[in-house]
Amino acid sequence: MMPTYFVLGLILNLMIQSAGWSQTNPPQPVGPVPSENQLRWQKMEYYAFIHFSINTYTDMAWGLGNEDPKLFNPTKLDCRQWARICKEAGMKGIIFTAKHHSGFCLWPSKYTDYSVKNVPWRNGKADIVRELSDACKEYGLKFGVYLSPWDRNHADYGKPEYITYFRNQLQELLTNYGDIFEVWFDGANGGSGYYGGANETRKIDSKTYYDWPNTYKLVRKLQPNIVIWNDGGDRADLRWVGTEAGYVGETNWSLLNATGDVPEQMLRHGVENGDTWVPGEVNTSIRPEWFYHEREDRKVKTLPQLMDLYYNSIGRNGTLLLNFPIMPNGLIHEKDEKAVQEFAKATKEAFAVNLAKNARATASHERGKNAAYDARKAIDADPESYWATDDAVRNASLTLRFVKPTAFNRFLVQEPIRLGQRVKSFTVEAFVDGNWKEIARQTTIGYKRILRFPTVEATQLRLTILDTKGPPLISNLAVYKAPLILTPPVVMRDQAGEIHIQPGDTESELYYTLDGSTPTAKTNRYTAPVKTGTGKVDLKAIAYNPSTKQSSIVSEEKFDVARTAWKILSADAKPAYQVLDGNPNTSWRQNKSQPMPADLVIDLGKEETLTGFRYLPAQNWWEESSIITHYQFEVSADKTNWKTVSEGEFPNIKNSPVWQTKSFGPTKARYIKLRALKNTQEGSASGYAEIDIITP
Ligand code: FUL
Repeated sequence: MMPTYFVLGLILNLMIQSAGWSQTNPPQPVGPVPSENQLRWQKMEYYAFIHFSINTYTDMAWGLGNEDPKLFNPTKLDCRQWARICKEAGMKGIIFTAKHHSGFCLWPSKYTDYSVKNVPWRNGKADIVRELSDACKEYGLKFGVYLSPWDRNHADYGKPEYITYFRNQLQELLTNYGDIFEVWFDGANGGSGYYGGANETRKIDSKTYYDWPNTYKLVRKLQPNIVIWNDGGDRADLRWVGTEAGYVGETNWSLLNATGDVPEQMLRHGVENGDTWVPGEVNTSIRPEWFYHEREDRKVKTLPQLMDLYYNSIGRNGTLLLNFPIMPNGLIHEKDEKAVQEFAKATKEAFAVNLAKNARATASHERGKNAAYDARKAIDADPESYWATDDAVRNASLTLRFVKPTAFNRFLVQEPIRLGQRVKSFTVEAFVDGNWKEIARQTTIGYKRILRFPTVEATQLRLTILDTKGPPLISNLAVYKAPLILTPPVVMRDQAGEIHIQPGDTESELYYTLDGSTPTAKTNRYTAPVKTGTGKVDLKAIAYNPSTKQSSIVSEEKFDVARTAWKILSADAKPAYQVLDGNPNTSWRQNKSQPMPADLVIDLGKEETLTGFRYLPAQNWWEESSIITHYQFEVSADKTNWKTVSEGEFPNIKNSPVWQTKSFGPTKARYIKLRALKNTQEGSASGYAEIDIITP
């Protein structure tokens, strides 16, 4: 039975509305709402991650915990350079790896010797957390810390004593360095490590081991304004979006349930009827990996990639946490700086002129016909004011009439999330040549939603809320005409050694060079695959738009010797050759019945001198396979006698399935064997997108 007050309320509402009386009371919250800390954080939108640790000096993605502190030698360390770059890029804060999985501390913690206090550099007197927090203050940036729960150095890791150690370190970081806006507890947990010399594998239950409820209490006591990020244990203030590739789902609810596991796929979307406010933060690196590797100097994200990142994070109700790896000398690489500057310039240009500002706004419904909630509130300059409808409304539209026909290609819309996230689906239409034309049909909005579409010229624009959890509220609506940025082509080399260049759009022409020079509209025009023999190839290519005379940035790839004569010996099926086809999006996986360890054996066709190998895991691996986390790489001259030349882990491959590169001393061999010792999912077969070798 319905409670009486509810029925009475309904009758009253109906009476008010049928009599045309005003509903002037402010709208009430719907569902879970953000805390003040979460709200403040959401408004930051864009901030930096910085990865720097002892493994910067061993070229590894994860330190093992046994690295010699003497290696740590950032001779040109300049935290002010980091802060300046972030500030100039328009970022609002920096989160720093004070301690990554190696356990090495970048501040002189009282509780361990494994830190900057035991390095010869600056006679052990440095405190990088201090230098960076000071630089952040100087540049007006907020400061956050990453303290890895997993510690591959500490002897007590896995035992209850370690929790005391972990909390002591938190106490230091959250007490001695001023305000901390966010703390990051990474989910990588347990596994092999040095552990004070034990050199063993330790397993923990990440749900119970860290006693998160009490750790959170401590954090909030020390830093009442903080937000906690945690993808491993108890529900925190912020959630991982289930990928490190730089996007969150188009449907993105800032909600989860307080308890229960959330499958990674669901992290991308949140839970529509979740009982707790847990918004998504999109974390990704400006290069493929989190730590610096010289080999990635040519892999810095391009402007079009960074723009995608922007629209796929901030434009989808997320925040963007963009990482800079620090070089061994202690600086951010100039290419990363340049990329992020171009990115800042391009976003500024894209959102420079709000074409909705002078439009006339009207709505199908307005709350109690009250000026405080009318359609104009969605386009005024006040971010706190909003257009609202009466409580019973679930379907309403807001129309903008432009002063003159207006061309635009971006649409931005915001809900006042202080009162909950409501909209479930909406359309955007443009009034063109006397007709309404639908230009987008989408689901959630949240704090901010930005849509991209081909330029349309219209006299009116209409936002229609099709479905919502409560009466719709819109605090901001804007349209822009962003300059077009040409997408650089995708370049590949197939097994026959031919290069393929694919455009990102249909209007561009493609040009390339093979001699290291910069391609222009005067160099080779690409029309069909190009034969390049079997040697190494240095390919550079651009997309060029003949009507605007605009060129894309250069795509470049240095291909090693062609894999023309290679034969896969361990599998005779044709699909296995997808690991040699040069296309990162095709993959092959071992037979499911293949027990571990599983081998991929290849005949190179002739003897080669090898200095390393590369493995690109299947990109869609979670759909049907798993990927290798621990491997052995063997070589042979005769297929009978094998020698192991490299062995170890592919750290972080699960969260970030990028090219894995392993180097070793020069070795002559005709046969190679990549042995999968362990993969991401026990009992499942490993998937491979590409295998390649490195020659001198
Ligand atoms: C991951 C870690 O394992 C990576 O090394 C990196 O720190 C990233 C931000 O989170 O899960």
